[in-house]
Amino acid sequence: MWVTEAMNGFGMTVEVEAELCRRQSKFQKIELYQTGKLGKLLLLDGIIQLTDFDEFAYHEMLANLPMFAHENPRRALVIGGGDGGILRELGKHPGLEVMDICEIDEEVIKVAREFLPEISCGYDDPRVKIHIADGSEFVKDKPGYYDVIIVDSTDPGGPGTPLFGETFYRDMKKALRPGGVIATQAESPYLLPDIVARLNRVSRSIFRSVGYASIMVPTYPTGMIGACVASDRDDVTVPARPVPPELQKRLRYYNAAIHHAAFQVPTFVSRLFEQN
Ligand code: AAT
Repeated sequence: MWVTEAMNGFGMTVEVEAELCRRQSKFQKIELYQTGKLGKLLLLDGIIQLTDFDEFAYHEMLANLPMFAHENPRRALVIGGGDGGILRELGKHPGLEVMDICEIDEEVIKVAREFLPEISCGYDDPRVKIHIADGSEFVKDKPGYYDVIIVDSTDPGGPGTPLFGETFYRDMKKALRPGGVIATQAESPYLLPDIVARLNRVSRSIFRSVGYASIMVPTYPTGMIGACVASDRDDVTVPARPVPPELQKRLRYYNAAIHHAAFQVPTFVSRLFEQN
């Protein structure tokens, strides 16, 4: 049996061996499969969220790009990310005191805890506090609080829609402490060029330094996804501090060189940003 994510004229197809779980939550259809080659595969409303095979690439980059763009992050917020993968990566940072997560769909957390222990182990960290709410509402109540905000969101169309709006970006900026950094799931320029262009335009109108980083994730359609990293600091594309060797040993994708390299974009992408 093969499962396909069909998105904007593209298809990403994975061979699966068995269905492990299928639930309709208040917000979305949750499906989990066992595959032969890629471990487990999680879909929400038919869109691939992760596989065991390549989730490390996305989670390490979306967590560590903002964490290392900041020289001393103490309070972090994850919006979305119910599987726990971003929390797992944040948990590798001993300097963090606060690790809040605001996920809209409790069922995603339950499914991850039951079926995806290598990812949902992120919740085992005692610093984690879970908030079940819409992230676009949650950020409004936290002025000047977080050093890092990470938006690990589904694509626009479903419950993630408000997380792609200008108001949300302005509210995130207000929720940051001075020098704070945001990193958001910012789609693929091959697949959703208009959204990539808009997120960059919105971010540039709000923050001093903005970068679009490419992450290679073979099971996302087009094989890659972007992260929009933004802050009022000097330059988010350069790590603000060295990567501790004890942490580097536990990472498979992120390193100081790729922090810089990931922000170098092809010409068609920089033209996309100039258009707006
Ligand atoms: N960690 C990789 C998987 C994700 S999951 C995205 C999560 O965002 C889902 O659990 C979803 O329930 C949650 N979410 C959606 N909208 C909101 C919202 N408004 N507030 C809080 N949480 C929300 C990302 C996959 C990216 C796929 C790219 N094609």
